[in-house]
Amino acid sequence: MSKENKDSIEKRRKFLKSMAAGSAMAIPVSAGAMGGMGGGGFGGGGSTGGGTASVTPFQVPLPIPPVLQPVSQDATTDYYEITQMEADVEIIPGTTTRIWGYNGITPGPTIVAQRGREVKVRQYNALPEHITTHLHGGHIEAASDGHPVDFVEPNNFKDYTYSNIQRATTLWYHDHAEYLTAPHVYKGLAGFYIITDDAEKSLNLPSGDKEVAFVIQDRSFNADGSFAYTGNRSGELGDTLIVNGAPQPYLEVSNTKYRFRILNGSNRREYILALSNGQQMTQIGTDGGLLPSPVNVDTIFMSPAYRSDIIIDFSQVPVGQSVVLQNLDGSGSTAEIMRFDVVRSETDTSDVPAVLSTDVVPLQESDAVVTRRFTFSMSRGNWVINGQPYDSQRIDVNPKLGTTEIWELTNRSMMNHPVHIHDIMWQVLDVNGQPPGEEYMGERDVFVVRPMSTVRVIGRFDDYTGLYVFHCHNLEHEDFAMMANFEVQP
Ligand SMILES: [Cu+2]
Repeated sequence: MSKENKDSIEKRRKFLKSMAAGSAMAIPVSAGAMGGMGGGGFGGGGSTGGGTASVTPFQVPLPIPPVLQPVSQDATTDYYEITQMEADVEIIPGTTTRIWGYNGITPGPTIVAQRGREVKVRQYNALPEHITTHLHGGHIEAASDGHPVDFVEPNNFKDYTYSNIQRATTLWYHDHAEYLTAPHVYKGLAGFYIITDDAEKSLNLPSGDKEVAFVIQDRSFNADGSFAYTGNRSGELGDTLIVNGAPQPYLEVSNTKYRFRILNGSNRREYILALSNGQQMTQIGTDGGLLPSPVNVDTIFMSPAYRSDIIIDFSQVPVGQSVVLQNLDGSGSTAEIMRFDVVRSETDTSDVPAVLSTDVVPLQESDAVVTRRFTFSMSRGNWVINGQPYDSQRIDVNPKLGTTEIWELTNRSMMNHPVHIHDIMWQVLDVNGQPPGEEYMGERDVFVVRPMSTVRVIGRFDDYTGLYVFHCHNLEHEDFAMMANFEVQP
């Protein structure tokens, strides 16, 4: 990376240290402001974000990222290689956007892993800044977790090892570089990583071309097509919704059931998914894998980094008609995400069985050896956990391998914080003392904590010792220091 960037990171590191030490400098922050100008300063689109390119909805087909092929295989392991690089792509029709992409595309290529079979990914950095790659939701060795300061410098590479010993589910890989995660992900560094297994395959859920993964993101564009990233410390909000990198696309479907693995890959924006014809969706999975049984829902709330595995049955839609996937949390250009066009009639041979999975045992409060309390708030212009901004050299929590813990997450600010904990999956015990609603069901690695609320989660630290992080997944909150280290002790 350039000396300038290095200096600016070093400056920021020192600044955060001084904040932690209690020096009394304040930075103005427009908490709660909608898409206002923030204290950018690094990695931005280099513009004021004033001029916007406009999008006519449903003009481009939904792109499907290619499934990455291994460069080699042996008895235990599939080996992959990815080069992180800049590329010029067409997102807004007729314009060009400079992105940062895994193999030069965004979203990056999809890695499909088999449960119990190891994957090694060699990540080359052909970008102008240092990077680190995190497998979000992955239960993996600490050395491959993509710790925020485990940098891969430009023109270097790192080999990441993923054991895939967890349940079948939808994960994603994305950049996690300290102070730079938000602009790096905004520029395009995100891709799907899907773990499958025989149990899931035996269910006869919709598959093949009827199983589609898509990531919803919001971006703002300058008139020339370049990203208009401001670095807003409250979290970046874009005025254009993109799905798998295309603005408000359409997908042609048959009048059958489809399985959609949906990821909210936005920096800050939340979505409330609903179908324009009022029909229900069937949720079959969350961050950690399949639910015990399918759940019919009218709407699905998705915080940044949430995954929702759903079935939509298009047999209720006459051929020739369309259904819009709406965002009830949006308005104007952010109210419609994409459109499903039912274009053909087909016999549906798939099932959605009443029992999806029996391998999750609810953890009991009495199993927990400790309850840890964390508050999420703003202090002296930084987003902080228990009053402290992130310090990569400070170990904040030391759970013991093989033990169960309850973490009590309290939000003492006026913005939502989608709290993400690396390494293991968690179950939500309660929200403000009440049973958690549908939005918290299943095994999760992200849980939204609303203002002045407390979410209690329970999890077991199995298999791996070492250093991991937990943080807010509003990516600008993360970069502005709402993050902490935990080290699992042997
Ligand atoms: Cu936050």
